[in-house]
Amino acid sequence: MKATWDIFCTVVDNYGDIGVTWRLARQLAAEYPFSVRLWVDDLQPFARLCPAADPQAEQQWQDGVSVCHWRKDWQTVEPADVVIEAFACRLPAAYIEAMPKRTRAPLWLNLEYLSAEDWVSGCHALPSPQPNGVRKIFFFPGFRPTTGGLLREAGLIDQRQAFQQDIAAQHQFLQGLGVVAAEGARLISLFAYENAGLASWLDTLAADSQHTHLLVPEGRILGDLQRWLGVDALQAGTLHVRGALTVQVLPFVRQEQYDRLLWCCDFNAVRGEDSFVRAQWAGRPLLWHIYEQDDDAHWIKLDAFLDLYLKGLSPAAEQAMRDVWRGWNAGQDMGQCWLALQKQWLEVSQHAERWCLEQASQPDLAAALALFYRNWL
Ligand code: TRH
Repeated sequence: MKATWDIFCTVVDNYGDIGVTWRLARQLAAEYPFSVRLWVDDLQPFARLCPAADPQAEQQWQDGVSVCHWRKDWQTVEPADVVIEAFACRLPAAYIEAMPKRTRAPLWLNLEYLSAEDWVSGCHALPSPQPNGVRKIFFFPGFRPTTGGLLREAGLIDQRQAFQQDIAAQHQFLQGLGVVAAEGARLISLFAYENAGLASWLDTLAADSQHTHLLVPEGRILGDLQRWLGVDALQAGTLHVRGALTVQVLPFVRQEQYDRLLWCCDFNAVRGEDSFVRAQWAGRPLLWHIYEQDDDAHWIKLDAFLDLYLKGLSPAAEQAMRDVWRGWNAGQDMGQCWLALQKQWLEVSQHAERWCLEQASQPDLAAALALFYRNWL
């Protein structure tokens, strides 16, 4: 009899909550002897990540996962052996009440947002007794061995390295998206929130001696791009040339295809949590637009990651990366700091692969969860 896992996800906004939980659910179902149910309150964003999904279905099987619509009028079900409450989404009251009535109360895990801050290690895997008498364990993903690790499915890095060695496969993939880059053009992907710094960055790319082909999946940055281009509409397939810069809007594609887009590019601007991690697995230099939080708490998270990520770089390369990341997250002028980073390109490119392999040498998040469950039994 397979162990049963229930993963609960509330779509706050954007795609990250469902992006992370969908990826986790698929990996647990594919790599472990678990029967996985993913409860999602809003199936529309899920259908964008998983085009095969039916956003109206109360229940459907996708990639070996039973995806269930988490309705406001919750219909009682038997709680699973393991319950993952993603990002403190607050489980249905009836489900919480039903937990202690099982022969053995479930292993109840709260999967936290990703952070590189030092305190995470001290809080990882701590139990917290709950009113229903069941302990809730706080499970933190992270970059250190003292945390739960990062989502990384089996064979991912080998697959990515093989793809990056295979020029024909990359051309074929890009052609499938309607992308034909000029010979020798630098490929950059751009997935970000609204950003006032975009115009200065694009001005610098357009004036550069090297040609850049900027690939922009449909998303929240399109408004700033539209204003810079001076056009009144942008949709997937649109292509504009300004000096040395070609800008091409792409459709929002499945997660596996988005990975390959990241793998094709020389530089990836990403955001939130899941694309941020996927860009690290691409082994290429990246720029993270962090999800803004009240009271500027996101700056602490940004600096905590930079302190960890930039270790081992020369002072000039470290400063150049820090200036670009802080400038981008502050919506400031990107001209000078982008040009300064170009001088460190070889070093930051080699560093990105080194960081990826170092992170990939640690147990992945699904493995840590499965091990935690086995030890709990
Ligand atoms: O969409 P996001 O901004 O989500 C955010 C973050 O998760 C943040 O931590 C959270 O607090 C907030 O939501 C509520 O960024 P993120 O995390 O990168 O999620 C985007 C998902 O979309 C990710 O799984 C990658 C996927 N994606 C595709 O599948 N296809 C695409 O074409 C693109 C551009 C992204």
